[in-house]
Amino acid sequence: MLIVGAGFSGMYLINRLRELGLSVQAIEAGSNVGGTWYWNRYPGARVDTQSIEYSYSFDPDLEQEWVWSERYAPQSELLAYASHVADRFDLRRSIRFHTRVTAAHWQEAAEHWLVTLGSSETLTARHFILATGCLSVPTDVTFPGIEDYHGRIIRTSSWPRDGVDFAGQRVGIIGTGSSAIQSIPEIAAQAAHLTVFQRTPNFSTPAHNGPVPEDEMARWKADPRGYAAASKASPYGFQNEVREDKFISSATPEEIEAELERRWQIGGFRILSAFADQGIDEHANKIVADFIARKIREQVKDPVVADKLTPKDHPFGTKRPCVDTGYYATYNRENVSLIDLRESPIEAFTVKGIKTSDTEFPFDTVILATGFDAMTGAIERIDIRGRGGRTIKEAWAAGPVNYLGLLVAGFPNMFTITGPGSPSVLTNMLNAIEQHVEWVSDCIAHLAASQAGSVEASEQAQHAWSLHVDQTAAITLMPRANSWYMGANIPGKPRRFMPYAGGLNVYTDICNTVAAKGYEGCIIRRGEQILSA
Ligand code: NA7
Repeated sequence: MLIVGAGFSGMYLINRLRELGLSVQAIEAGSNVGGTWYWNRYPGARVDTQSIEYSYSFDPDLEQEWVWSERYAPQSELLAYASHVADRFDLRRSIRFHTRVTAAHWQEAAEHWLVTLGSSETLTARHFILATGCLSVPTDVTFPGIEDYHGRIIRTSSWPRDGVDFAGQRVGIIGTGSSAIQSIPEIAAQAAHLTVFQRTPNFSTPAHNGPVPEDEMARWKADPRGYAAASKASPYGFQNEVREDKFISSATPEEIEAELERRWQIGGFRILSAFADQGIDEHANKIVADFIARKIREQVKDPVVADKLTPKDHPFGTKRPCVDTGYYATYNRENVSLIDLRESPIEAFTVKGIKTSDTEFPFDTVILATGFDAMTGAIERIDIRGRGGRTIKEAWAAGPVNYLGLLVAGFPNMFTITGPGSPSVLTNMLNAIEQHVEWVSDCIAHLAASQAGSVEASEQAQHAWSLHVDQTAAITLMPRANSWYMGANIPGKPRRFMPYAGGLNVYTDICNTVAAKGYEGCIIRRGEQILSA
């Protein structure tokens, strides 16, 4: 088994596949486990799902021995948790660090993958599992003159390991997605001046972070297994009071206000699932968006700045909403300014800083919080060739297609964890990871038990699943935004809503049914003999 990546997916895969008695080798570019939480060390980086739910649940002892200090754990604690899990399950002996996978070619006759590493060394593996993360390759956004700039440029996604001291510095940050929204309050508190360059404002709700609330902790302690099961059985993969029976269209303005306010006070993503129609009906969505706009105005003293910070071009929830700690109030500081790039676009970097259409700004440091080539980026950067030498880029030229988000037709014994076609990015990532890893390892165990050589998606099953992904998204307002979900943040990337929007619970049921029916929709072969199709 060859696993690419030793983040939370790769780590659980190692453990689970070793338990099956299989020989496992993981390849990791970084020097430690943790994936996202290894690379994204910018100040303020923290998980947006409550930590007691964003934890592995496969081992009851692990669950008991790890105690989260905050409701939303910071990056350092998440990385410590990953390291703890790696030590506890002795995972590191199966991981080769500081190494990249550059190519993987399916060998028809031998029924295995020939995998090339950055060092040009090759390995063979029966199964090739991409645990490469959904947001692990930064966009290669650049600006004219950037190479002439004499100051320091830092990406939030590859933050220096020993941190950055912004004291006394003039800092610029480009982008207002989640990474920027988390880091801006922290950087503003240190820097002499912070200038934020915003192209599109985002919706952000307060984390109300702190210790895990006592009632929540008590509920978890009383029945941790039941708590984890309830999270996994929900559409989001975390408990978010999903109301499928409450509609804005049939509620009074007072009821709507009270419910949105209650959820705002709880914080995090709670407001996302207040009403069943807010994600599918434009008018209902606008009512929630207007509520948040009002909250932005309440937090930002300058009405012009508040207006600039208010999203106007996409419905709430159609771009990944952010969860913040003091983001909007940061704009009340004397040392923070907001530049609206729609009014004054960046023309170029200069030796000293950034020049927009009307001003030149000198900076000691510029931070690029400009996002990722999401979901397909890390997969397509590997030279993957399936049957007949067909590359994954060719197979996905019109946008990613696959079966259950896990298997691609023509790419036998290749699995993607949290890839396109999976609900992962719309849900609690850890629960999606556990579901994927368990399904994939059960499938591999099934192949071993039936002495099969390969499994792959049938073209028909892949087509049906991809259609289902498209149709499910089309019911929602999701495709209306120029989001990374749509591939819209990368010039030339095909536009297709990549995640499965049907919910983790529905998705899990579908995957379980497929497995129970002997991996329906998959072609299972031994050599040229088809065992099931
Ligand atoms: P995001 O959410 O993709 O945000 C990237 C931000 O960078 C966004 O505001 C972009 O504006 C902006 N951007 C990108 N390119 C440019 C250029 N060329 N000029 C100006 N602004 C630009 O990435 P994050 O790292 O913040 O968050 C990624 C995910 O991590 C997040 O969704 C959570 O799942 C956790 P745009 O909106 O494209 O106008």
